[in-house]
Amino acid sequence: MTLRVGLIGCGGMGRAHLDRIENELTGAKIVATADLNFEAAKAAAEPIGAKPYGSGAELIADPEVDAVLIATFGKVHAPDVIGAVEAGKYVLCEKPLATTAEDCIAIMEAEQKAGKKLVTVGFMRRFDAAYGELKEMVDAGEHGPVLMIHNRHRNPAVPDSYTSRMLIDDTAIHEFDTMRWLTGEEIVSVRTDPVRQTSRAHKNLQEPIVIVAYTESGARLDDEVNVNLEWAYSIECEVVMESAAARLGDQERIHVRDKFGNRNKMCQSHIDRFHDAFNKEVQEWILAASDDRHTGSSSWDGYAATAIVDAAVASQEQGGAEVKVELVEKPALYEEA
Ligand code: ISE
Repeated sequence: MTLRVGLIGCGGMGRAHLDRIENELTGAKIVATADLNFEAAKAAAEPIGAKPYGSGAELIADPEVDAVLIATFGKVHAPDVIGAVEAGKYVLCEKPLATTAEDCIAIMEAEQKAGKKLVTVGFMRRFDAAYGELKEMVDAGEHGPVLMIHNRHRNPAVPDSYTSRMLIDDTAIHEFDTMRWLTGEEIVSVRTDPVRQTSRAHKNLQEPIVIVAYTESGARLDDEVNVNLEWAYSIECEVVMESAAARLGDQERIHVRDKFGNRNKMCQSHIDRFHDAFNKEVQEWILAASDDRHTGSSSWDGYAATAIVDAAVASQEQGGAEVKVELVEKPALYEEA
């Protein structure tokens, strides 16, 4: 069977997903595209013979669309995610699931009414090979429990439209998810530590920051968010257990040794750094949706990450105070099988 996918959002991320589904993955085809900028939907649809729409709602209503991939801005995710769930269609929604906890709760309510998990949140790092190895090592428990995790989330540059809040809701949200996933625990409190500011950021952006969070059992997690580095897109993660510290192999694909030294090429964007993880994530979603099963992170994971964002933003606004993460009771649908 070929899964007929409708793509909502034809910007950079949407087009990268279209490209992988059409050219790299198997089992699916993009049959429709939608974008509020209809010309963008048409430009993406034409070369592949898909149907363009000017809104997500029209695409979701198309009976020829089996499943929906959402790659619009986070702020506009909720109505399309809920629309797709109400239509009984599997959804892969780019992060964040939604930008407010209320919207995430509304999505979980729609899913509970549908009676099954239909939503996968695009936390692609869960599909990265090296993160997968870290997770296996932690789960095996051979080195004892996680005591600390040190993360570094570094980007070469961000556009002028990128705000201080986005350090948290657009960038650090990935670590909020990976830290919950790696530890298997909820994060209960968070604070943002101010750092001497880089002169490389545009004038309204207060960065870098370091976020410090604690899990239910007291594991301490930190995340340096530093997005105007110039030299690379670089992600680091070190998990400290009782008898081992395991560090993510960042991007050692090829080493060059010459008169300038011993070095490896650095990625310049998440699309490049996590190319294989994105492919695996979307391929597994295609297989699962074709098979009427859920895969990857759930709406609960999307909700928990957004609740941590809310607490971290509150801390940022309060000059670094420690803020509790408030979660609603976990609905039975999201308990592990
Ligand atoms: C972007 O939206 C991403 O998701 C990237 O993974 C992250 O590194 C970047 O900071 C975000 O803007």
